[in-house]
Amino acid sequence: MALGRPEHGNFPVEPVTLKILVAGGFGVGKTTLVGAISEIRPLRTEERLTEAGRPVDDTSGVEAKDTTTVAMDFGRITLRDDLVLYLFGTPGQQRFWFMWDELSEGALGAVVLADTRRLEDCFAAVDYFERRAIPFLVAVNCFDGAARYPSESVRRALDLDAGVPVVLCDARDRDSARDVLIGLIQHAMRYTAEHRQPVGG
Ligand SMILES: Nc1nc2c(ncn2[C@@H]2O[C@H](COP(=O)(O)OP(=O)(O)OP(=O)(O)O)[C@@H](O)[C@H]2O)c(=O)[nH]1
Ligand SMILES: [Mg+2]
Repeated sequence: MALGRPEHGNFPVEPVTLKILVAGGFGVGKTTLVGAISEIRPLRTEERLTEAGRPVDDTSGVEAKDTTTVAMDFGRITLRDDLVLYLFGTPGQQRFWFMWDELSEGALGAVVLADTRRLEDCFAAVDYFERRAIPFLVAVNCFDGAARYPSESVRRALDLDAGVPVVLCDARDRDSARDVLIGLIQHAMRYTAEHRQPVGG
């Protein structure tokens, strides 16, 4: 008697893991976003901002900020038993950017966080992902007191391709952070389908 194929559910299934980056300029809320959404206590690599760093660490708009990420933030979200997201927050300051190549290896996509009070701080992140054809979306972190702009103005100011989504968010809010990640995954799936090389092509 031939044995039937064992039920799929009888075996522990290795989850599919997706890696997502959270990038953007200094103090834009990357560590905050990873902390808001991670189901584990995120690994952080914060160091205190010091008097010596004051000339290069521009905290205008985030004056309460007294630490900065020097290597990465790491968080995890289980979407289903078989689907886990790993979140990597990049360091914002240019002097730690050598970490980015390491962190972006194998990433599904990236969230570029932006603050409209200093939009130019995310140019470098946008440029980085465009050059490497890593799908990304721009999430404007709406700080209290910062002017609100329609997403079309942000798109124009950053000279984004028409397909790159621009969304508004509050990096402190779990639901808002979740919406950003869902938006990125949907965009990355579309992007990958559109840019897939034809077999043999
Ligand atoms: N009002 C407001 N404050 C925020 C928001 N997001 C972050 N903050 C504050 O802004 C500061 C900067 O947040 P971080 O999450 O450390 O920023 P970061 O992008 O990780 O900074 P670096 O790693 O140093 O580049 C912190 O003091 C947060 O409490 C927000 O949406 N609204
Ligand atoms: Mg940080």
